[in-house]
Amino acid sequence: MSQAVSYSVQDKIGVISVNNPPVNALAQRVREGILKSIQAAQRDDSEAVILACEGRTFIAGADITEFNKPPKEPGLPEVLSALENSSKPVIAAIHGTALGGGFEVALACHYRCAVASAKVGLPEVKLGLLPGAGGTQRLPRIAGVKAALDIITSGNPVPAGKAHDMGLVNEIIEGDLLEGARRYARDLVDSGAPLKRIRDVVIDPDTIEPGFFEQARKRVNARARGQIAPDRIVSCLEAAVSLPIDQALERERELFRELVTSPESAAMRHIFFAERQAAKIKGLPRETSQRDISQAAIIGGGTMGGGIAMCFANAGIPVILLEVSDEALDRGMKIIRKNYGITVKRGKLGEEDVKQRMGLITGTTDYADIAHADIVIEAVFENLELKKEIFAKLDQTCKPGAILATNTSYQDVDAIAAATGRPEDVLGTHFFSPANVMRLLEVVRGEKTADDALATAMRIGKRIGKVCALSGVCYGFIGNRMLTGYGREAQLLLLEGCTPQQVDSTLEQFGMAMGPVAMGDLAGLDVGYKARQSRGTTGDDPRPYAISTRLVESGRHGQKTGAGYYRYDSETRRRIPDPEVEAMIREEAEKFGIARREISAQEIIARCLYPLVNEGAKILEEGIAQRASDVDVVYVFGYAFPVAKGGPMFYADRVGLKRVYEQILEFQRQHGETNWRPANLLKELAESGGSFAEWDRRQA
Ligand code: 3H9
Repeated sequence: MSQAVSYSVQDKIGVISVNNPPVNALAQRVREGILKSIQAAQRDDSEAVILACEGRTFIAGADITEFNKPPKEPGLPEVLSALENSSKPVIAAIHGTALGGGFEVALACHYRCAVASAKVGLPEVKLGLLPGAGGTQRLPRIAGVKAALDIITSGNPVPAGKAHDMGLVNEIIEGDLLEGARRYARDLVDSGAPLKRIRDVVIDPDTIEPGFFEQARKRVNARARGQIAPDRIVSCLEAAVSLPIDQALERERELFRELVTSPESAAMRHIFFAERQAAKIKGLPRETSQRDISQAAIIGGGTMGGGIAMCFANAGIPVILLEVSDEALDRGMKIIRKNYGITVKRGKLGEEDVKQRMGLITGTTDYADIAHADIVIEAVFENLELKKEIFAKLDQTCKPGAILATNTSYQDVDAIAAATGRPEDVLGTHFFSPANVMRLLEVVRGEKTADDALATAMRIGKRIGKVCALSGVCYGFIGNRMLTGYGREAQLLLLEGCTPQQVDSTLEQFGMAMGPVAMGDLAGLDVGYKARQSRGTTGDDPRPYAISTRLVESGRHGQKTGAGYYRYDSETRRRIPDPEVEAMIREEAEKFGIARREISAQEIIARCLYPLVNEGAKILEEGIAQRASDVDVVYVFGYAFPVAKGGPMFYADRVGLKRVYEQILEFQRQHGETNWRPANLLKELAESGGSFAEWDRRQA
């Protein structure tokens, strides 16, 4: 028997115990161990068999690292058949998360019991896959087709209580899981309970409304952003209704094989590992000591500060919100309450939860009240002098060892740290708006930031539900620094011949959540306008700002004024192309002497995305980002880059760095030296036939 799985019998109840840390993934030795154990159970005097796991969780799925390698026997379906066809009842005993292949194992068992804190689910879609070991066939047989479709296409886990109500879990166990599972198994044996094989359930096609699958397909494809898995999941569920189980399982296998070799899934698996890798700081051992965080404080109760306070409250950490006046504080608290209200309306939170979370947020206007906070995050507007003033005050007020963080998007974290006598405690925490929704957190390491402060910030980021990526200090850090070229080229494309909808729809078809021009309208064109006014634009190339300046000066500030690059339907907010704007664009182009021309979708994509790649390479070269895969994480979680494309650096690897580099040289010849100066790293990798992925491996 393999070490990852052990089998023993006590009081005529067999227990198959999986022990494959960290998450009991179904590696080959686990599959083999389970198969041999269930075979052994057929021959011994056990009357029932429990399948349970050691460590922090039930089986959390297939071993994702095996997907790139040649398959090894036994395959998961073979193991599941052996469990399902056991002559003695098999009971899954679930704690932690039974996910993907793990939940499929549980569904092949005759009964499932779970502790109340457990969760079950089929998250394969998040890896560009579908459940490939019967999940699309067994789940609809017990949950119903509609519920199964929701669970499998969302990939979201279902808490044990709800799973019990839905019939996915037969018994909730109080107290010790294994003891409870033994009692449950004994009861089943004593009562002569049947061997419930989910595969034997037949779905009556008449229970499915006509057009159900067409509508489902339309719905999932409308929000797919380049992902193909949701569409294939619908096909599997259709097969669950229309085909006998063995043929339907074969169809599921076929579609699983298509997905597992697809570029979309490769990209999404890249992001899965990149996300986990990004949380690790090179050169910092896992055991680096960390500071205790049990009280947070936020300076500034605006949209950002309020959103950050919600993140802490959502994670159960008490947080004090500091504002300059009672009125400002009141306004901030009201916005938080309103945001929670929206979540309640959407059915994502109950009134009780909101009450409890609001109870964790207290307000003050007095710095003395935050003296005992373990972490303070400053979230006032972007003014370096103001930030320095605040940090000098924090230095005077906060207890020794408190982490002092700035939520700046652009300012120099080292200059802010220098305003204190303890720069080792200072770092950046760059949240993205809305902070309570967006997953990314850039953690910015100052020149003098202490290792334990940094390690604590990364851990607290994960605790409040963020995906963390480490950045060094530079203007705009990783994400916003890269964005400059993306926005600039979108604007230049307008002057050169594109319409706003042409630029936006091309990038949206590529998979971006929203095109760059429409994004400007959403953010408000006046924001950049005011910033340019206060900075003065002398010396800058005026072309990338010409159109938006003209729009703002004619009262078109974007969605909030009902018009920007587009006009907006006042009810639906649908964007409507506006010939008036197109005329303005033509006039601006003429002023600059730019001859307008037809521009292909291919050029739009290269012009907008290659600056991300090129700047990303410079950021790597300078050591601002630790890894190319971290840059991908920043773009997928902070800027809605399509996960099915794996982030800009992964995408560039796919296109081929030689091709990307040569195209950049061509753009440099056409559009000028500065904007398109290729990064040395890109040149080096392109010329040596390398890739960013390989560079990451070399640097690891
Ligand atoms: C599948 O099952 C296909 C089947 O339908 C069909 C087959 C035929 N494999 O996330 P964490 C690693 S597809 C390999 O930080 P947490 C992870 O990389 C799979 N490795 O912990 C990390 O490594 P490291 C469907 C895995 O407590 C370490 O474990 N299942 C796997 O925050 C800790 O992970 C899923 O998609 C894996 N399956 O969260 C579930 N899972 O320490 C994927 C994790 O070196 N997993 N690792 O960086 C998760 O969602 C979370 O890991 C989980 C724990 C919630 C379980």
